[in-house]
Amino acid sequence: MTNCILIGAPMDEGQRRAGCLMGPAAYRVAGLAEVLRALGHTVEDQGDATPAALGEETHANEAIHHLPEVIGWTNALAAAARDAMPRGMPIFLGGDHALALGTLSGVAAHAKAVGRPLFVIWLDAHSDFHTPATTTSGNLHGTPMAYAAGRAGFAPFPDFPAPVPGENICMFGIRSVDPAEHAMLEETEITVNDMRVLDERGIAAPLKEFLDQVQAADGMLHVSLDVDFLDPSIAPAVGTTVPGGTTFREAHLVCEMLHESGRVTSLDLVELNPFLDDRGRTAKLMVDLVGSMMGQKVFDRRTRSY
Ligand code: 6HN
Ligand code: MN
Ligand code: MN
Ligand code: MN
Repeated sequence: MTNCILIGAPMDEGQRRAGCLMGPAAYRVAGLAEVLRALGHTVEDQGDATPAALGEETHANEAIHHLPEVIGWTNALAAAARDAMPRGMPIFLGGDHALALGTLSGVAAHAKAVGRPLFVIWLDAHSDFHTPATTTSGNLHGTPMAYAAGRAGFAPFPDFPAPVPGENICMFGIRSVDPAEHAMLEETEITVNDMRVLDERGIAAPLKEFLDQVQAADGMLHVSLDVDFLDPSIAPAVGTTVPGGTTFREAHLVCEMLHESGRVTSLDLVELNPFLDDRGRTAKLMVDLVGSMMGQKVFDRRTRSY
């Protein structure tokens, strides 16, 4: 049994399409707390976080927008993550993926404080490996994985507290990587399981390899789940759809294997845009995936309808 700490992060300043800030409410309406309690977990819903006071930060890259707002969220969510980690498993309800700049900061600081290695699994169509200097869209939701990996070029963001070694980072579902991200990823030890890998090997074998590595190191595991990891045909409520995503069955399998590993210590649910949803089906699917990650068995899926 796990103490699940729900923390809403209604931010949408990391990208340009309005609506992500309704994500936390949609997860609550879709019954996230109820699903977790039915599995025997305790749930503390902390309500929604609010960003720290706005600064006046600027960046030489003129494409970047909402920089002070995103830095404000980073500081607030880093504090929320650090506060929650000793008490249970924080589940961050996004909000766009820029929220992971903060959640990973707090989780990494906690891991360092307790002397445990931190691993990150990035479930996403995108690698989110830009720095503020390389992004051409100016959307900071495309940067959090590079921040956590300790890439240079993030000033005026605070220095990342304890960079995650590339060997401890594994990406799944990748099918949209910009040239600058590709070049930077090549310099790292990060495992990029793009869709080509999943088509050839299936999803279970590469995931098992990574989870074995986490187990061998007695690691903590942060899961960052972007809605666009899923194929848009089953998860339409996202601003950055990319065709050729993971299927319903692959996604549940990943979550079930994550559960069985017993290693997951924190979770981001990001990029849900309820304004684009089809009668809540994406929100409900995300909640069901969290259910699988927290112990719901395959046959239990029959009890909910889409
Ligand atoms: N996400 N690489 C593109 C950009 O604008 O930098 C897309 C980023 C998508 C961000 O997946 O959270
Ligand atoms: Mn805005
Ligand atoms: Mn993402
Ligand atoms: Mn994405």
